[in-house]
Amino acid sequence: MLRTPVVFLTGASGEIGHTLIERLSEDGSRPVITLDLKPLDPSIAPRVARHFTGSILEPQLLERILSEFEVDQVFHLAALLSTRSEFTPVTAHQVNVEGTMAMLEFAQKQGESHGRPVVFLYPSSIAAYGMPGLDVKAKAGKVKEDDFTNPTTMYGCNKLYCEQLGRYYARHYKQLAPETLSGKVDFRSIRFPGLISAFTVPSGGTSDFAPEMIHAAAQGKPYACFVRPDARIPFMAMPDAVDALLQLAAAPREKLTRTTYNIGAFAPSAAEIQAIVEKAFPGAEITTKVDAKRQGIVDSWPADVDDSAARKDWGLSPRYDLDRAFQEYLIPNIRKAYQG
Ligand code: AKB
Repeated sequence: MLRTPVVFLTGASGEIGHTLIERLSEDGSRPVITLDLKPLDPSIAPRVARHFTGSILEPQLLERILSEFEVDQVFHLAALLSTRSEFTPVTAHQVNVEGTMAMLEFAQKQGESHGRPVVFLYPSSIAAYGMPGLDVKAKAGKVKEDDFTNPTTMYGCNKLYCEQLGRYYARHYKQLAPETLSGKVDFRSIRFPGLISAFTVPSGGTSDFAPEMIHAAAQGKPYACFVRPDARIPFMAMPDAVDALLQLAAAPREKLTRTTYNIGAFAPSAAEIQAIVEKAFPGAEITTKVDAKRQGIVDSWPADVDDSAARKDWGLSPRYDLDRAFQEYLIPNIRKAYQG
């Protein structure tokens, strides 16, 4: 029986999955199959060839997918985000690390069975960094991929380790075996900044204060921001994040000098975000109620990232700076969404 070549997304019901499915189905070059603990939202379900409701930690389910489909590309999006992971570190390790390990093995087996490298896209995060203090954070400016990689969160540790696991599968897998087995997984990872979507609100993250503030204001709900006005981390509008994943997936392998790349678009403080939101939604009721512990996590993330390697190697070029993200993407789409 012939297996159908497909793109496979895990964590498909999450924030990135939503937009990525739309883009992959518009492109139409390969059918999309998806996996998530939850069924797909009815608005996107018709766009996928097959959805599996289940966990990346169920070996039989992955075996079944392996037997039915010829997977050429994996977007492994399933993860527990930073705030949630601090409450349940063991579960975070299971999902974020053991789940990723299961997916890397899955991709390795796929690559061995159809003989082509499986392009494996892995969203890492600015949480992989750990700035030692606010003074260093302020002085460091745009942080490079190999600096300050001492994360303070479980999620950050998980992401950093999985970047290394991916690099191992791509370059050194079973290096003592007589035949060369590495290279079957073509691992490519992006360290995402905080992401802001006009259509979905994230849950369980620590960069959530920005999207929460915007979506609350658009709905006329009061919002108490959990970080100080001067808190600063990089952000990106969701369409640019998905474009970046697709661009990196399509990049010629020989152009890639690294397996993990920073990307960024704008790096406003919470006060700057609040000012734009108040201008866009004049009735917005935004206050500040600092959660010292979540603030500590945001303080440990860099104020901005150096994404010159991504720009040089695979042409990263985000469309939305802070102003355009609000004026052309967030405000018009969010207004429409909440007007019903
Ligand atoms: C989180 O806040 O956990 C995520 C991230 C920055 O990776 N949005």
